[in-house]
Amino acid sequence: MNSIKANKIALLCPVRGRPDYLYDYCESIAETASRLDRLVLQFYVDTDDPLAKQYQMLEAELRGRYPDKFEISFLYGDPIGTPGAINQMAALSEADIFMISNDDLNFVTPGWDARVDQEAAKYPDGIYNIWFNEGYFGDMLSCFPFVSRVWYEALGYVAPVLFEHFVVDHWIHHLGRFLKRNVFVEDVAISHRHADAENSGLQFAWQEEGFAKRRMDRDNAVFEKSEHYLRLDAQILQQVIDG
Ligand SMILES: [Mn+2]
Repeated sequence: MNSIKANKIALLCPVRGRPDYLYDYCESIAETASRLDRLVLQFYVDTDDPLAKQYQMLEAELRGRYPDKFEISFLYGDPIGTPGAINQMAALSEADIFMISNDDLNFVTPGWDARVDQEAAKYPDGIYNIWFNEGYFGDMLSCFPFVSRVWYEALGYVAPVLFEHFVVDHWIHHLGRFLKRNVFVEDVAISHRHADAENSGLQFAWQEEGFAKRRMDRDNAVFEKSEHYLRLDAQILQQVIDG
């Protein structure tokens, strides 16, 4: 174990309209990660978010709360959609590994970050798609993927900008599947409020919301026409594997 590299890991988290979620999010990380000092918690706040000022205050508060633990980085910018926000955060990062994260996640299993190191070490070429067990999609979908800097630099993005919000996870899942580099870490649990609600039989409120539904339909329609690009990007990553 000691010879395994402790990667610098950036958790890329676009946020909007619910600053209070960040308390539980940050605390769950502080309580479960084995090496806090190599984590960077990055947030992208839309400048048109009515709660942007609250996020600014929260930034100072969280820094005060976790002074010598993980690094906290807030980026304020135009509302460019979650894929764009994820890529902007990645562009500012020096991390070895990026996770696409959500503010409604809670990290549950202790030492999850060491498990990422462990799995990543199995692929010295840096091409892998690692994800945890969020209790709903499980091995079916890499909802919150970890990909490497090598992957990011080969493709030029972490999140494909073809989409407004949805199916980014499907895209990465398919890339990993084509490459046979999907790594589902079943024994590491994270909880996701969306999935928890679904499991308890509650309807996702946002599914009934007109705009979100239309946006999902648009993303799905684009996805269906994009397999060509998906395969091209898989080829780029395959070239990295083939050296
Ligand atoms: Mn969510």
